[in-house]
Amino acid sequence: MSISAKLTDMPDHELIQRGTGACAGCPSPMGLRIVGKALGPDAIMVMTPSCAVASIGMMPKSCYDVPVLNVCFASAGASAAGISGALDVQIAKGVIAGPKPVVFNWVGDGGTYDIGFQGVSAAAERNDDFIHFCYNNEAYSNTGVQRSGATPLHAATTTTPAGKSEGKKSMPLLMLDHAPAYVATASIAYPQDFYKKIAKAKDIKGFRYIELHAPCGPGWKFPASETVEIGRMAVKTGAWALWEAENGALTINAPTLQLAEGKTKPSSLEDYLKVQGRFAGLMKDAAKEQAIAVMAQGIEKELADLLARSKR
Ligand SMILES: Cc1ncc(C[n+]2csc(CCOP(=O)(O)OP(=O)(O)O)c2C)c(N)n1
Ligand SMILES: [Mg+2]
Repeated sequence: MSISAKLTDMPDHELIQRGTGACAGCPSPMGLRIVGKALGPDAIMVMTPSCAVASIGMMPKSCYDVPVLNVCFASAGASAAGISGALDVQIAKGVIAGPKPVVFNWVGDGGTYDIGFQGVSAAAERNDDFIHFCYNNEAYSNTGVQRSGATPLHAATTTTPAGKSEGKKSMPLLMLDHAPAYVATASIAYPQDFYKKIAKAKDIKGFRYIELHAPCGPGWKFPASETVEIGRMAVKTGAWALWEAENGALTINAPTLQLAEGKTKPSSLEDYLKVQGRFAGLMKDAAKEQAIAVMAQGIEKELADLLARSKR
């Protein structure tokens, strides 16, 4: 499928069946639909505690149409590596026929940035053969929206009711510094770009990391119908950057590239923030203008750093 093709030109295969208990507008099933279309039915999914696990539903009405292992946070990296290694041995011994199913993790930002970080980092360093997807809804949504290492500056969560006083961790760049074969960022608002990146990752051997920006209505406090629009605003303001790196060579993708090169003006950051209730405190703050200016400078610096890295 070419990137310009319509969404309806993607394969019919559905990884998500009827029966998901996800909230209306949840980005996790939206993302998993694209994953299923790009990877096809021959896949094995590993998950950690998250909204994606909580919304599976009860047997025999569970919604995922691939084998699923629900493991504890610390072991996602080791579990996927173990499954992948066992498949290699079984194929080598002729116990099962190839081709090898694609093994992938579908883990939240809490599971990736914080609670499961050491296991994911170790798998990346060993170059274990699986894809780690982080669906980043910028909080521990499933347990009532606590802050994570991915929660942005000034966002209110139940553990940062006055707004987070630290910025977010650069997890995709941290993963890139592990020197795996493939690292990419994606957005729920750019499904063709996400599909293309998964299709590329599928054909690469070794550790692959793809992080999907996944706006969460109940957590960020916006209406369920706006998930995709909020995701698009994040990219158009530069608050979320789209890029990929093959064997360490970083390429910035459209429309982030045009922002980084100064060819298009970023959309209003204030407009992006004010439609999310999690920034309501910031919007009422007397120092709002200054705080937004500092956030905009942070975005500019991140884009400049990415551009410099893409030219290395
Ligand atoms: C070791 C451990 N700590 C905490 C929890 C409680 N817990 C379950 S889901 C969750 C939130 C996970 O956040 P994230 O990975 O971002 O997924 P999301 O809920 O946002 O989908 C937490 C903290 C747990 N199950 N195990
Ligand atoms: Mg989360």
